[in-house]
Amino acid sequence: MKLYAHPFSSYCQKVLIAFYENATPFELRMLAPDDPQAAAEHQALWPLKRMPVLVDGGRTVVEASIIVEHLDLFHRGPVRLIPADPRAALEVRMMDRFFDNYVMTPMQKIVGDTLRAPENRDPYGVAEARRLLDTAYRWLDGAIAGRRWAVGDGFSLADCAAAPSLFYADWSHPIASSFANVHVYRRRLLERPSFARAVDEARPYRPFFPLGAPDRD
Ligand SMILES: N[C@@H](CCC(=O)N[C@@H](CS)C(=O)NCC(=O)O)C(=O)O
Repeated sequence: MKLYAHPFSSYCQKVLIAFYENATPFELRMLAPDDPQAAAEHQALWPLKRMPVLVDGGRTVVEASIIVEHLDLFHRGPVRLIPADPRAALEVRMMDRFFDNYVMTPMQKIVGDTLRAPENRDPYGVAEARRLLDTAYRWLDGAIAGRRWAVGDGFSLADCAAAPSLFYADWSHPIASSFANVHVYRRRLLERPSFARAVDEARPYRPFFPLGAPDRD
């Protein structure tokens, strides 16, 4: 399998965690400014030019959640990222949607806005994103009370989504200290070897974080 990705990208980390959880072999096609060939291949595969993109044999798979589902279906390992029980799987998919839509998306809005020219910035949209994150943090703090992972005791797709979204969201719009469950969960995710590896591989790129990466994590 070939994965078009960059180690510093949050959605790429989401699928890298899944690969590392089960030690699934793949070739990284790194999407970097100094490799126009990889960029051309990526654009030909997925004109929307979002990463990650997976190529498995003749099949092109896009969208991080679907790539994780693909791995669970066709390259299953000992760690089941989608639970076998369909009811538990539904819970996992629901939490996966929560992290993508209500943590990752507003975090990307805040980060993306700083990359715009000052005259193209969107202060109203950024304020809205910050409010959404505050509400998401509050809801999550209650939802995960007493849980080890996003959906109970098993590490899943939902945790693959949670790890990079909470990692970068806290850098972009700090999680209030009163949300202790979210802080404990974020720390637990950072200690998970699959995510710790993804974070370490992305360390060299921290100077490129547009808001300035904090000196922690
Ligand atoms: N819905 C997509 C989102 C992917 C996405 O936003 N990827 C970002 C990197 S984290 C990207 O490709 N950004 C490049 C761009 O916006 O041009 C998924 O789940 O894979």
